[in-house]
Formats: sequence, structure tokens, C-alpha cells
Amino acid sequence: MGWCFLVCLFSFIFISVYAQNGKANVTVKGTVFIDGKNPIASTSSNFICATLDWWPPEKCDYGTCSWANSSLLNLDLKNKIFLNAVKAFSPLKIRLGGTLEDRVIYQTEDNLHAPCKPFTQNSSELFGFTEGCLSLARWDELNSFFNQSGALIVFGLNALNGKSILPNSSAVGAWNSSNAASFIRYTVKKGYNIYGWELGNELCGTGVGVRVAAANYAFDTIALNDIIDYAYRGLFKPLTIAPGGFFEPDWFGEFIALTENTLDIVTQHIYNLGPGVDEHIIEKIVNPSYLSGGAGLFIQLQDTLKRSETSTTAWVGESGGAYNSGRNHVSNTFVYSFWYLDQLGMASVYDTKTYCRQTLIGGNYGLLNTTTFVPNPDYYSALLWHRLMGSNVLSTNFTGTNMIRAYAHCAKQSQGITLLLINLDSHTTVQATVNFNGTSAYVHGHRKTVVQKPHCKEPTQTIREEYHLTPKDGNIQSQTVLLNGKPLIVDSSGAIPALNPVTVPLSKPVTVVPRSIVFVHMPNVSLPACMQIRR
Ligand SMILES: *[C@@H]1O[C@H](CO)[C@@H](O)[C@H](O)[C@H]1NC(C)=O
Ligand SMILES: *[C@@H]1O[C@H](CO)[C@@H](O)[C@H](O)[C@H]1NC(C)=O
Ligand SMILES: *[C@@H]1O[C@H](CO)[C@@H](O)[C@H](O)[C@H]1NC(C)=O
Ligand SMILES: *[C@@H]1O[C@H](CO)[C@@H](O)[C@H](O)[C@H]1NC(C)=O
Ligand SMILES: *[C@@H]1O[C@H](CO)[C@@H](O)[C@H](O)[C@H]1NC(C)=O
Ligand SMILES: *[C@@H]1O[C@H](CO)[C@@H](O)[C@H](O)[C@H]1NC(C)=O
Ligand SMILES: *[C@@H]1O[C@H](CO)[C@@H](O)[C@H](O)[C@H]1NC(C)=O
Ligand SMILES: *[C@@H]1O[C@H](CO)[C@@H](O)[C@H](O)[C@H]1NC(C)=O
Ligand SMILES: *[C@@H]1O[C@H](CO)[C@@H](O)[C@H](O)[C@H]1NC(C)=O
Ligand SMILES: CC(=O)N[C@H]1CO[C@H](CO)[C@@H](O)[C@@H]1O
Repeated sequence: MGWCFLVCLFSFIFISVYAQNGKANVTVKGTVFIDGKNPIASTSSNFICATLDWWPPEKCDYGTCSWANSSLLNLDLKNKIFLNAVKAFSPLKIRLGGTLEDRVIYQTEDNLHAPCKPFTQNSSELFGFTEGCLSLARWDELNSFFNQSGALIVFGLNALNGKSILPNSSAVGAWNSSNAASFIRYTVKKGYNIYGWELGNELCGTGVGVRVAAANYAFDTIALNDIIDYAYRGLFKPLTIAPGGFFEPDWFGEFIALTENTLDIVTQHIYNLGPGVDEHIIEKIVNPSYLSGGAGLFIQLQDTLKRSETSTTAWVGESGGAYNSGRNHVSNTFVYSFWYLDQLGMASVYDTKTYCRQTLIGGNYGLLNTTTFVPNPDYYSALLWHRLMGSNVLSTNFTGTNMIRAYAHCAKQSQGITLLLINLDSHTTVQATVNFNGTSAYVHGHRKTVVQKPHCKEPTQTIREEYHLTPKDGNIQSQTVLLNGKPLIVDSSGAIPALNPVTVPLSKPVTVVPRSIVFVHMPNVSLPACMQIRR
């Protein structure tokens, strides 16, 4: 027993239509094909990452100001929900950066009495704000929070320091690294764990506001790597990361070639849903061809890396979907998980090692509500991914309807696998069977060869675990998500709720109701692809 489900895997499709009040609900049968022989890619075991930004409360877009006190300089680090939300990942990668990182000055120990002022708005200044200062006292507080919450920190350093900005927006001259070097030395001296040091934000290619040529950027990145090597001599060395900007093939190709033995991680930013002011973002999110179009950036960066001799790997260093702070009632609601989880799925397929969501908190696209710290639906999507999806990525496709997005990885906490199905359609329920594409699967520890037989008899005792996510009241713009029908809510002590699955016999098809998401953990299915370690 236990392998029966593997044999009743016919991909014939039938459609049944029942009409009610003129609206038809459709049930479609479909098949998930998983190639269990070899993994096609692998992610870091801590793939999920989120960002904290510098934007002050005065940062506004299209007349609304959505950042409140979510800046690194003023965020409430004593908030209980905040601590619990980060701790729940143990560890969560957090990238500290954003537009204003290139305008930050770090306080230094030999200059503790000089004024250390925050950013102030001034439209004639680059990016609309004056330079802002990070005090060492605030850096101490932040590190105390990161230590308590067990976060892995990537810090984005000021790459414009010392450069001159020409009238054509090119920043030229060498990076003056002395302020950053002093900050790194202080960090090492205090024993603060930093996972990676990143150089600059959105200065590559055509740049956002200002650009730096690839050769110049490579020179600065090598300088940063030397500073890190020296500051951490005899210690575990953090990663050297750059350039944190939008992918352009020529610029990235040149930069990667010039930093071959220096750069650990190449970071790209993604905002493929357009500006937050767009009223049609939801239409883009529920359109499968629009979503699939997002694969292009992952493919191109992977190709650029493959063509070079480098051992550098790719991350998404920042991705918020809709730029200029996201869109209220969209990027902080259930529907955004369709885009977000689909991005995580595609990024993994093309060997992206880590994916940093803009933001953990701040703007309209926070995993946490900017003022209450209460998790938005995407927070739970991220947490389920983090707990269920392992490193090895399996080749997966779905036949039956193009409105299902399907991804599978080896499981994180078992020898099994986890399947992610996203149903974009508003009226189609999908009944999905799983086909392992002719590979041998092990169930119950006994080797069973997958053969196709016409009938499946009794359901077996073998189970799988399902996590169904739906929006409250069926409203895809709800800020409350239901897990297996129950709302996920933080309690009065600020505790993150347990994420409990329902168990289902392995032999049954997976039911995916309209406009829903399901993670399916199959602990007892073993595939050859999940017994290999892939780089
Ligand atoms: C169709 O699906 C919607 C959404 O799941 C549900 O609210 C409605 O009751 C269904 N209608 C029928 C006839 O099943
Ligand atoms: C930010 O925090 C300060 C100090 O606690 C408070 O006075 C201010 O109202 C807050 N601003 C916003 C936008 O929440
Ligand atoms: C804003 O910045 C410009 C250019 O740096 C400066 O001349 C001006 O005095 C600043 N305005 C204010 C109000 O500080
Ligand atoms: C927290 O700090 C302590 C003392 O410096 C250190 O031993 C520990 O590894 C740190 N934990 C994390 C998660 O950084
Ligand atoms: C910007 O201007 C400088 C100096 O005139 C020139 O060398 C450089 O090529 C220009 N950069 C771009 C991207 O046009
Ligand atoms: C770099 O900046 C420091 C101040 O942080 C300054 O003292 C030093 O002269 C600068 N170096 C160069 C080469 O401009
Ligand atoms: C934060 O939560 C409050 C209360 O639910 C809600 O009114 C507000 O719109 C939320 N803010 C954001 C930016 O999502
Ligand atoms: C799905 O995958 C199976 C086996 O891996 C393959 O035979 C089939 O052609 C694929 N279908 C699509 C639509 O890519
Ligand atoms: C399994 O999938 C691979 C590609 O994903 C394909 O080359 C192979 O033919 C498939 N095998 C079977 C039995 O469908
Ligand atoms: C029959 C069955 O479901 N066996 C095992 C499947 O995996 C889970 C989790 O690892 C075990 O608890 C079951 O005993």
C-alpha cells in the first residue's frame, strides 16, 4: 500500500460545470508532473529574506505617505510582534538598504561629539533628502534586536561617498571607503554578526537617479572585499555582495567578469508590476502570461553567470513588485501572494539562492503592517515557504489549466517533497494528481516502481499534509488570510499563530479551490533528486 496514488495518475481531463445564479463553477482535473530524477537548481537553505529601508516618515508617493516610523532610524525595536515575527523564521535573512543607503553617513568612534542628524526632506538634494547619519548607539540597538531575533544581516553600504556626480548623472571617481571601513571595524570589534556587506543601491546600468560605470563599480567592489578581508582576518568572513540594482545584460556581464574572484553574490532588484499608482495591478497578478513574463530576468542573470567563469551566485536583493512603495489594498493583501509565491517559485527554478522581499515592514508592501506590525498575508506565505520548501528544486509542470502555477522542491523537514499550487482562477476548482514522471519513488521505505495501472483501489494509510490559504470572506483584497479555513491572527501577547496542516490520504487528488494557494507536504514520498546535494 502507499503507492496506489502513483498509479492512478491519468492525465485525462474532464470538466464539470454546475450553474448557479448564472455563474458557473468549473472543476478541472489536471496533473502535476514532477521529474524526480535530478534537481534542476538549488536555493540557499534560508532562501527567504526581507528588507528594512531608510525612508523617513516624510517619504511620500502620489500624495500618500506610507512609511510612518519604519525606517532603520526610527523603527520600534521593542514591539513584541516584531520580535516574534522575525524569530518565527530562525533565521530570517534581512537586507538593510534602499535608495537612501547611498546618502548615509556612519558615526565614527573618533567623532562621537559631531552632530549625527537624520535625513531631512529637501527636493534639491539627490533622492529628495539630505544625507542622514546612523549613530553608533542606534547601530548597537539594531544589533541587539538582530541578535535576539536570530536574523542574518546583509548591510548595504554607501557607494557614492567621495564620488562626483556629473550633469549627465554619472557618478565618477573612486569610492571613499574610509567611513565604511571605520563602520565595519566597529562592527567587528563589537562582535556583531553580519552575513554579508553589500555595496550600493540601484546605481548599476542606467541607474535610478545616478549611475556608476561597471568598471568603476568593480574597482570599488574589489576595494570593499579587501576591507572585509582585512577587518575579518582570522575570523569568519561575511559575503561580498553587489551591485543591488536592475539587471542590464551588458553592465552585469562586464561587472561579473571584472569581479570574478571577489564577488560572492550578485544582487538584482525586481519591480515587474510597474508603478504603485497603476490601478490594474491585480489584473496583472492573476494573468498567468504576465506572471510567466517575470521569468525573463532570472533566466538572463543565470545565463550571464553561466557564460562567465565566476563562482558568484545570484540573489534577488530587493523585490517589491510595484515600485514607489507598492499599492495600498493590493500589495498588503491576499492577492499579492499570487505574485510573491510565484516569484519565489520561478526564482528558485533559475538557481536564485535568496530572495529579499521589499519590505519586512514599511511602505504598502510590508510583510508586516507598517503601523500595527500585524502580519499581512504575504508574511504567512513567506513563513510557510521557509518551513516547507527545501533547497533542491524539482522540474515541475502542470497540465489541465494554465491558471495553476505549480512548483515543487524537496521538503525542508523530511526526506519527502513539498508541492506549491496557486490557483489564479476565480471560478475553477482544480483536482490535481501528481505524476513523478516515470522515476522510482520510495514510499514507506520500500522501493516502488511507478507503473501506470488503470485503477486505483482503496485509499491507503499513507498521508500527506496540506496547508490551504484563502482570503477572509473570499475577498482577495483582505488583509486576513485563512489557513485551512481558520484566520491567522496574532494573539494579545503578540505571538505568531501555529501553522498546522490538515492530513489527507496520499491517494486522493489535491483540491485547489478558486483563488487559493496550497502547500502540500508529502513526507513519505522519496525521490532520487532529494537524496543528492546540489551546489
Ligand atoms: C463557486 O465558487 C465560489 C468561490 O469558491 C463559491 O463562493 C460559490 O458558492 C461556488 N458556487 C457553486 C455553485 O459551487
Ligand atoms: C513616529 O514616532 C514618533 C515618536 O514616537 C511619533 O511622535 C510620531 O507620531 C510617529 N510618526 C508616525 C508617522 O507614526
Ligand atoms: C536644500 O538643498 C539645497 C542644495 O543643497 C540648499 O541650497 C538649500 O539651502 C536646502 N534647503 C533647505 C531648506 O535646507
Ligand atoms: C548573540 O550574541 C551572542 C553574544 O555575543 C553570541 O554568542 C550569539 O551567537 C549571537 N547570536 C546571534 C544569532 O547572532
Ligand atoms: C557623462 O559625462 C562624462 C563627462 O562628460 C562622460 O565621460 C560620460 O561618458 C558620460 N556618461 C554617459 C553615460 O553619458
Ligand atoms: C575620505 O573621507 C574622509 C572623511 O570621511 C576624509 O577625511 C578623507 O580625506 C577622504 N579621502 C579622500 C581621498 O578624499
Ligand atoms: C494596518 O492595519 C490597520 C488596522 O487593520 C489598517 O487600517 C491599515 O490600513 C493597515 N495599514 C497598512 C499600510 O496596511
Ligand atoms: C511536463 O513534464 C512532463 C515530464 O516531465 C513532460 O513529458 C511534458 O511534456 C511536460 N509538459 C509541458 C506542458 O511542459
Ligand atoms: C521525464 O522528464 C524529462 C524531462 O523533464 C524527460 O526528458 C523524460 O523523457 C521524462 N520521462 C518520462 C518517462 O516521461
Ligand atoms: C504511513 C505514513 O504516513 N507514514 C509516515 C509518513 O511520514 C510521517 C512524517 O514523517 C510519519 O509520521 C508517518 O508515520
